[in-house]
Amino acid sequence: METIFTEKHRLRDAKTELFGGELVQPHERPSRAEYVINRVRDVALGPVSDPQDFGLDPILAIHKPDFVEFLQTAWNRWSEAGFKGEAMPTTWVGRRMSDKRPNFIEGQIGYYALAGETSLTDGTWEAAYASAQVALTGADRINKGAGSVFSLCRPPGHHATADMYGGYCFLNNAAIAAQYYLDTGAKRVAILDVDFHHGNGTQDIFYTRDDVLFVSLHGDPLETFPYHLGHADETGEGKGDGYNVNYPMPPATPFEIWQSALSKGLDRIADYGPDVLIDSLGVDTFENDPISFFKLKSGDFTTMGADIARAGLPTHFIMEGGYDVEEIGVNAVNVLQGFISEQGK
Ligand code: OKP
Ligand code: ZN
Repeated sequence: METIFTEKHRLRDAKTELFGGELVQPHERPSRAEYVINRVRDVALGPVSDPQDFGLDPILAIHKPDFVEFLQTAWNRWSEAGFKGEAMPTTWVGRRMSDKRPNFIEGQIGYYALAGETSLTDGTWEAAYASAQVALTGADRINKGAGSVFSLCRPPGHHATADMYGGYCFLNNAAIAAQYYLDTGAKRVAILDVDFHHGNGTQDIFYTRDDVLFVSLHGDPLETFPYHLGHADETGEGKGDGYNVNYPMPPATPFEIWQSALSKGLDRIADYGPDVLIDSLGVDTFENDPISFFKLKSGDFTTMGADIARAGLPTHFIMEGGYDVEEIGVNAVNVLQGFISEQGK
């Protein structure tokens, strides 16, 4: 399996994450991608290639222009305003408040943020742009006939909506890839999100549409981030009714339970009959993940990959979360190796 990767991810190197009332070293840090690419090379998973540049158009097919311009300019505007630290929101559009966009950067950050842990920094836009290109290049490989590909995206994307960032995400790489498939001839795309956290951004982007099926397995949002979306009764709206499927699961969920939800999700995907399957691949379901509460073991990720392979679809793996940094390479690549060995059967 080919991996798409760029060192430009390093441009996203925030010093702060607001966590438990302290500013800590971000969980989403450059070494994550280094552990994954090193493991890809150690096991000789396949070739590693740089992304091509597909420009802004496929990003603007998902994200609103004013939001993209905000991401491009936020850091300079924040530092020019004289603020000393990394850029983070202190206000939000609370219930019954106005949705008018403020002019001053401090208010605009609150307008575009869906969560407060994710500091904006110099280089964040460049890294997020490169991450989206990594996803798009993977899509191009599938379009050219590859049976599978791994887009080693960093920063991740699945929490980002059309016009909001947060949860370590700025541009929704999986959504951008899904739209690119549709714009280059696909009729139906399925997104299977196995990250521990609900992919609220991906769900929101496609919620009223039937050309993208979104299936997500995640920690119950009553108990964990992103808290305000991801419930089982969110099944889509209008034309999208029936095309959003959530499997929230409680603290300490072991692989056996998780796997039975995966099996149901894969049945739904098979019924849908997509042209391509995107897997939002987070490995923060791992038992030792520092911010998550499922109990998957390293070997379970191999089984997961094999289960996904049995769907028999062209499959585009897009990296999302995973914060037990020293194990992220083994766990992510286990999924890919499990996929490959099942495919070879
Ligand atoms: C991004 B992805 C922990 C708070 C963490 C942000 C989590 C973002 C996860 N108590 N909040 O889905 O892996
Ligand atoms: Zn996650």
